[in-house]
Amino acid sequence: MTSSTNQQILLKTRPVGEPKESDFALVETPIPEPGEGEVLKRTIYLSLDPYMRGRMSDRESYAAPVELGSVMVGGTVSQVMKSNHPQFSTGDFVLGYDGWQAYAVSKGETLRKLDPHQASISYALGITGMPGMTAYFALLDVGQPKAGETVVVSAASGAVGSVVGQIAKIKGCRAVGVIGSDEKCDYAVKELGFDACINRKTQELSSALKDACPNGIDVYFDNTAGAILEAVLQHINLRARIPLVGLISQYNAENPPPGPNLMPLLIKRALIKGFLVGDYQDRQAEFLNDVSQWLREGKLKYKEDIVEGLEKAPHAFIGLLQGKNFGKLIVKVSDDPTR
Ligand code: NAP
Ligand code: FER
Repeated sequence: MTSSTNQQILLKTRPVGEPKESDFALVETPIPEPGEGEVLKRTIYLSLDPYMRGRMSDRESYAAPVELGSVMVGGTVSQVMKSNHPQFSTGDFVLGYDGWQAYAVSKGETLRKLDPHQASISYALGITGMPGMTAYFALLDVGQPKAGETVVVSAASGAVGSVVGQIAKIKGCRAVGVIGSDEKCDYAVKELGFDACINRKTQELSSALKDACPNGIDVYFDNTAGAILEAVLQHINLRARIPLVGLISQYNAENPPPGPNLMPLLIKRALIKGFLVGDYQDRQAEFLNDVSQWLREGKLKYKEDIVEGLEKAPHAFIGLLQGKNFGKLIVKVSDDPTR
């Protein structure tokens, strides 16, 4: 399947909402010649991944957009046709990032050689590549699943989600998938070994999650955000962990959905964690020691808004919720002999 010209797919216009075929242009160009230290490759497999929707948009993100008129980016598995690099020979299979095109040259240093006897070479775009690594680290490092816990994952039969559910099982957890069809659910349960699966298109999410997770949810591996996250939060357990990995439910949206947009959390790897002060009772001495000293040293300033008379309490409280207080609101109910 060799040809005398290269075929490339360029981003022609930035999609509005769902991408359309007319947003792309197929062009024929000469097959490039490899320079010093470079390798010419024939693309065998091109990976298509949700993140590419972000590259089609010029909204600010964690990565620069594809320029209009440029080849769409993407991971590729290719065969070396000509090599000017000592570590690669004609016929070698390599993992690269050549994008949506049939031939490409690149520096040898950017390529990973693949052994076709070890696994299908296409796996390097999935389970042994970027999506598999995402599943592995986001689940184990951020999700910290413990045996006996319940792990829920969205887009559960996909490149990332299918690996998440299976690793959750390896770690002794209950694995519950949320997916968009009965056929995919069947696959997740019967082939991948998930304990339960919810069809997000036909089932009421919150009650289905309640049934599928009788002990609540300890880890939610979020590939989607949106309605699934909202429903999961209703069943979240004490000290649950939520790796926020993808927000595919909003990738085609022109404007962020109503409510807080979580995308900056993912981009900045920020942490949201619930807090209850009662958890720190046994560290009260540490707190009092530091704060009392900082007060004595004048390093901490403190302002009180003192309302006189118990009868003013309702009015003052109503004002608190309207921002009328200025400083810590307290009611002086009777004389303070110390001041
Ligand atoms: P995938 O799951 O193989 O394919 C995408 C799937 O998303 C679809 O098959 C569909 O599955 C689901 N989906 C599409 N629209 C949806 C919607 N509106 N609501 C809920 N689900 C929807 O893709 P993948 O490569 O494994 O990626 C999964 C997620 O991981 C994506 O959000 C991606 O951006 C993210 N990701 C993040 C990183 C990172 O470093 N943060 C790395 C890799 C991937 P169902 O209809 O069956 O649910
Ligand atoms: C995705 C695929 C990859 C994604 C993010 C990445 C948010 C990784 C980015 C990085 O490591 O820079 O779908 O979605």
